[in-house]
Amino acid sequence: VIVVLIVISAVVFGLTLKSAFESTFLSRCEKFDQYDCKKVWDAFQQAYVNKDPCKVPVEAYDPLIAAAPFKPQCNRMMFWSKTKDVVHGFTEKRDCFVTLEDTLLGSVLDGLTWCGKEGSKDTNTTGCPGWSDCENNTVRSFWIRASAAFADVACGNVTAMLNGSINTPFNPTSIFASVEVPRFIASRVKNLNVVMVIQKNNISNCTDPSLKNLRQSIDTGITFSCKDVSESQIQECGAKPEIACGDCW
Ligand code: N1C
Repeated sequence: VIVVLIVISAVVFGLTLKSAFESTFLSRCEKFDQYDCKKVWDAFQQAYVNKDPCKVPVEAYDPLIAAAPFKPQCNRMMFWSKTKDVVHGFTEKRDCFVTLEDTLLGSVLDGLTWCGKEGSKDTNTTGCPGWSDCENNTVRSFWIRASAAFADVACGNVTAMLNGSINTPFNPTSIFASVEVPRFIASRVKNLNVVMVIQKNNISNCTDPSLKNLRQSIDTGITFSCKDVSESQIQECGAKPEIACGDCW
């Protein structure tokens, strides 16, 4: 009888325990003051729980964005495309720039996979559709919605790190090109400064034709600049706090 009771209570207790995913979400969230993480978690879950993971539109995350809005950080906002590791290697060490991953929502969900299922209230972390498996998938819709909200508050001098080791550093299918750049408006954003990350075997630089497309697609009134900067110079500035942010490149 005792064994049966122990098993039953273990099962009941187990069901009330938080999933590892929810624990990760809440512990990352709690590093930010001023937010009610339980409210943010509830707003997050309503976007995808009990839904087909391929039928989560971008707007499903509107209540989540409203629960944890982005604050404008003029002259410090950093965008990127295909340069995540270099960018975060730098921003981890220096506080010159703020990326989406430095905000509550970006940091809480960075690197995670999640989805729901019709007829279930669970959050799954396996068996979820991949980035390109279907258009309206749980994870992709989140990053599109969050990137749009982050770009909406961009102001002053905006920086973007693009990758000089790929054929098309400004790729029209990227979130940077399709979601963020169209939201930079001249009444808020003064300049867009591209830092082209140059590695030893780079195949493109600021003269790449795709950068012409970028220059042409930004709102008139926003000035544009592009600078080729070696990856090692970026890393060096990350390692040397005595170098002023404005002198990194
Ligand atoms: O498609 P991308 O690049 O151009 O998207 C990057 C762009 C950045 O400026 C960010 O503000 O969009 C935002 N963003 C993220 O912050 C982010 N963190 C993690 C977009 N995607 C993000 N991810 C994951 O990186 C996401 O799950 C997807 O797999 C990639 C997209 O990055 P990319 O193709 O290098």
